[in-house]
Amino acid sequence: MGLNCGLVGLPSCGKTTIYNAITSAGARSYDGAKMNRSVIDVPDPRIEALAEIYRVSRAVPTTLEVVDIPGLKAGSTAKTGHGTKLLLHIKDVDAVLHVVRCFEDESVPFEHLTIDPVRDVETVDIELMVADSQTVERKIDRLAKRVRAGEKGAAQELVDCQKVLATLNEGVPARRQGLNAHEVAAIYDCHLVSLKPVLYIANLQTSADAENRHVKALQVLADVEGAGMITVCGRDEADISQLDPEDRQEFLIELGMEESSMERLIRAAYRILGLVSFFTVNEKEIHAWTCRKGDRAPIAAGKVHTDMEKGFIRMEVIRYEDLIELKSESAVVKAGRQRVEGKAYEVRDGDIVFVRFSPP
Ligand SMILES: Nc1nc2c(ncn2[C@@H]2O[C@H](COP(=O)(O)OP(=O)(O)OP(=O)(O)O)[C@@H](O)[C@H]2O)c(=O)[nH]1
Ligand SMILES: [Mg+2]
Repeated sequence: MGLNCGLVGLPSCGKTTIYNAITSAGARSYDGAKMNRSVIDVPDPRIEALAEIYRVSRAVPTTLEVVDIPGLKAGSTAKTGHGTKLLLHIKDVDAVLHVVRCFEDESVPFEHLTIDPVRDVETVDIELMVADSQTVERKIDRLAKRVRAGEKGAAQELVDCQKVLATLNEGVPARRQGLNAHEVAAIYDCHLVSLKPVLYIANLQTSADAENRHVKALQVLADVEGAGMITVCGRDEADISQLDPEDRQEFLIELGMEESSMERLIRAAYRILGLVSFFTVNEKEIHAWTCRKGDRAPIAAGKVHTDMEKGFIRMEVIRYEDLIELKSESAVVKAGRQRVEGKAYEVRDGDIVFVRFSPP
């Protein structure tokens, strides 16, 4: 299972345009309720190098799924319930890609007459928090019954949920509440949308706007909450994504970009989510996988196959750098650099792993 990111933002901020820039999907802008979805390969030069060393013909990259969620209107979550439906889609994503309009163009209608990233982020955050308040309130109702029934631990869980709710109602998204471990545990099953890690995407007209006051304001906001921000020239990059791959680089450089928005986005998403890539090899292929930094060996093994997680025995690990230096797995083993790790091992970026497990 790859990582799943959802493009979120006000109507007409450029989500579908950026979706096209990232995925080359060529989706049309429309105002329907359908979700655009694409799975993109995460580029990683290491897998080609590994395929050569292991002499396998197939190199399978790890993937990232991008979902284009229709725009959230101010007040829609509380009033019509339409926003509530959209928020269900946000509940499913691992990370929010919050698109913020930073381009001025009178020919493109917008919710407001002015461009104001801070106002727009607040508007969307309010929708997320309204939905979260409703979710936590429902949980509190259920918890109150469990407390009355004398269930052990329920009273503390109730206190934690009440605190989160009160702070949401003060206008602080869950991700900025500095929750401690048991507060996070108390609301875990609520899948709060305002708790999801956010990467802000400033949608610009041209790269010359990268220093404009709107982008600066968004950068300050992102820095304050410790989130990431990238800039994308939505319309131009969506056009470029439709060109032949050989021509794309040239046009990107003309735009003042070294990497495509897809590459910049993946890099930033990996950073904010603390993701790592590891590899498995068999006779036919080398495969890259994604897990979170700090994931223990059985959890990482579970990304490859659930049986590997359930029946996990041990993991044999080789480092990518050792393989590149010594040029073959047998040389790495001979040099005593292969390690055998147990259930407590935290998989690291660049590990090449072989999982020993007992099949069910
Ligand atoms: N000038 C300019 N227009 C843009 C840019 N990015 C998007 N647009 C235009 O803005 C309009 C809305 O873009 P969409 O990508 O459909 O916006 P959206 O956020 O998906 O809108 P909804 O799905 O309705 O919420 C379209 O006409 C785009 O061509 C940009 O960087 N510059
Ligand atoms: Mg759209």
